[in-house]
Amino acid sequence: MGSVQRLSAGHTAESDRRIIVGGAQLGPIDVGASRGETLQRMLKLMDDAHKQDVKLIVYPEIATVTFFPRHILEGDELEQYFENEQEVSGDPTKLTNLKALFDKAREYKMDMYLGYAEHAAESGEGEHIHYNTAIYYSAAADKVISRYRKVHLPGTFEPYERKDATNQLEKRYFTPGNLGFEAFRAPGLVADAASKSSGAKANEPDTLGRGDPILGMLICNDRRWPEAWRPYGLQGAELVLCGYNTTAWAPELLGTNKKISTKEKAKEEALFHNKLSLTYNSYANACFSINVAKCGLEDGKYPLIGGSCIVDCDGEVVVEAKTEGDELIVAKIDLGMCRRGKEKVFAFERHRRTEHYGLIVEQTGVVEPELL
Ligand code: CDV
Repeated sequence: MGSVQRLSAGHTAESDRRIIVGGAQLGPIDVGASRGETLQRMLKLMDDAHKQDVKLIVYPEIATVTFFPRHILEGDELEQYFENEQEVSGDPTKLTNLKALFDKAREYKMDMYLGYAEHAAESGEGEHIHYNTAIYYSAAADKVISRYRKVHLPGTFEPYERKDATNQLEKRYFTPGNLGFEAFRAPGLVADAASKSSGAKANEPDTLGRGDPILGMLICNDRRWPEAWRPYGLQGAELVLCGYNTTAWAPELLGTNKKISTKEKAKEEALFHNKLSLTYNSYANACFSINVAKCGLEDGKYPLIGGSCIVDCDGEVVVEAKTEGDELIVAKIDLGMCRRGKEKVFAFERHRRTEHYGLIVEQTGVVEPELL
C-alpha cells in the first residue's frame, strides 16, 4: 500500500463548510484478478479512510475490474465486466459485486463515488445498452442519490489494424451518457446547512453557498472538456468528482511527435495534461475537485498514469498521490473558499456573454474561416 497523506485546504476561508474527503487510488487490476480480491483492496482503502475520519471517498472509473475496453471482446467475455442493474431493479447497492462497498460505507457513514460498467437495459432490437457510469451514495440518505453516465467516450468503434496497438474501444462498448451534467446536493456533509424545511429558498442572496454542498460527477475523458465542467459551474458546484483510467502510452490513439517520442516522455505529458485539465477547470468554475486514478501496469504491459489529486477552487493541488499503487489521499477542504471565485473573479451573472457563445452548442467539429 502507498503512503497516506493528509493536508488542509481552506486556510483563507474558515467557514463551517469543512469536509474531510479522500481519493482511493487503485493500482493495476489484471485480467485474471478475482472480484473478491479487488473488493478487499478497495475495502482496505475505505478502512484507512475511516480511520482518518473521511466523510466522502472517491474511487476510479470502472473501479472493480481491469480496464477492459482495451481488449476485443464479445458475448459473455464482455458481459462479465458489466453490472446488470435489471437484476436488482436498478438499485446498485444490491449488486452482488459491489454490495460489500455499500455495506461498509453505510457502516462508516461515508459518502462514496463509485465507477462501474452499467448494463442498463435491452434496446428494442434486443441489444444491450451499456454505459460507463458513476454513482453517488449518500450515507445520510442511505441510498444512491445521483447517477452520471460518461458523455465523452474516447477511442474507436473498430480495433486498430496493427496487432500490437493498444485499443480504446469505449465507442464500441458503451452508449454516450444520456443524463447530462446534473449537479446535486449531498445531505449531511456540513453542519447547519440552509434547507427548505427551515423556510430557506435557493438562489436568495442569504442562502447562496449555505445549503448542503453542491456536487457534480465526471468520468475520465470528460475532465478534458471545459463544456463538461461549465454546466456544473453554472449550477454552483462546489465539488466535482472524477475517476479515470488514462493510458500513458497510446501513439495510435493520441498521436505522437518528437517531444513525446519515448514512453517516459509520453507518460510525463499525460500526467501534465491530467493536472492541467483538473487545475484549470477547478479554478475556472471555482470548485474543488477530487480526481482518482486506476494506474500502474495492467497485465504487466498496459501503463496507466497515476497522479490522483485533490485540487482546490483556486486551481492549486492540495494533495497528490506519490505512487502507482493502491494509495489513499486525504484532505480537509473548506467549501466556503469557493465563494471568492464565484462572487468576484468569475461572477457569472455579471461577466458571461452568452450572446457570443452560440458556436459552442451549435457546432461540433471545426469550421475554418474562408481562405484568403
Ligand atoms: N478512460 C478514458 O477516458 N481515457 C482517456 C484516454 C484514452 C485519453 C482519457 O481522457 O484519459
